[in-house]
Amino acid sequence: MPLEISDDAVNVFRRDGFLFPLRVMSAIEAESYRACLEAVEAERGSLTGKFRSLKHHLVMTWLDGLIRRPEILDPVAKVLGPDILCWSTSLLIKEPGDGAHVSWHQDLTYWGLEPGDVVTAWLALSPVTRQNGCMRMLRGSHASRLAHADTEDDSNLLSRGQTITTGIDEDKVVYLELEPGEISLHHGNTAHASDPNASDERRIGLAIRYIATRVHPTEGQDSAMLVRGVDRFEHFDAETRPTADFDTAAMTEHDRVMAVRRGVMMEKG
Ligand SMILES: O=C(O)CCC(=O)C(=O)O
Repeated sequence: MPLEISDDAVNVFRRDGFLFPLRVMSAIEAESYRACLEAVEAERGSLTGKFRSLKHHLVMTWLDGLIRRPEILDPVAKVLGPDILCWSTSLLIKEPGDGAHVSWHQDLTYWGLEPGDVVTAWLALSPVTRQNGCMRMLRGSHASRLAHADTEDDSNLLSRGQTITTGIDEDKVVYLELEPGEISLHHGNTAHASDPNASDERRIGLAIRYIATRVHPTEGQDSAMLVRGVDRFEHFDAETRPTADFDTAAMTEHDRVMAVRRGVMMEKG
């Protein structure tokens, strides 16, 4: 069922730089997506970690379907307009006690995309709580760019450990707890972070990065997948949808796309 979000909710997004929680599917559907994911993990090993988690929608048909769900795209379209590309997906899984965390950062600082019509829909496939390391956001921080420095930290899920060096006002920090089947939306410039999983349950999230078709790479070549509307700009190479999970055609497309992306190397894993 499509999800209507009100103009007030859109205004909250524009004011704060994020919006949550939005229920986009039942807990039972979320459970079935989680079962798909865990079946793949059982067969192929971990799908997450610093450099392993990107663009699995190019190799798994159920993820290709998920990123096109109208319940997710409708609220995204309220913010980005009718013509939408999926630029990336990222599986963000924290195992109990694995120490994985995300330092304070603004996505757009490193993604090489302009203008900033970039929204992440972050879908919970497990309960996501303060205890297991939910995201936290700095309200209103999308209005300006904050200084970042690269850090060496293997447990940081960000590829470069990019970290905001100053300007986090704890009074403006909001914790985004979610139930399975709920999403949060955040603007590409909103400062956010998350702590390690201190519970005994997995924390499973899927970040879907959507951009308006008018967005372009600031340098070099990049690719993306049209998921709604029309791409009148063609700033990105078109990606091919998978027709079977992990078949040769899908794996070849993933390799092709990741080779291009690795050249830019600003994403997180
Ligand atoms: O999953 C997390 O804890 C952080 C995710 C994140 O940084 C993002 O989706 O942009």
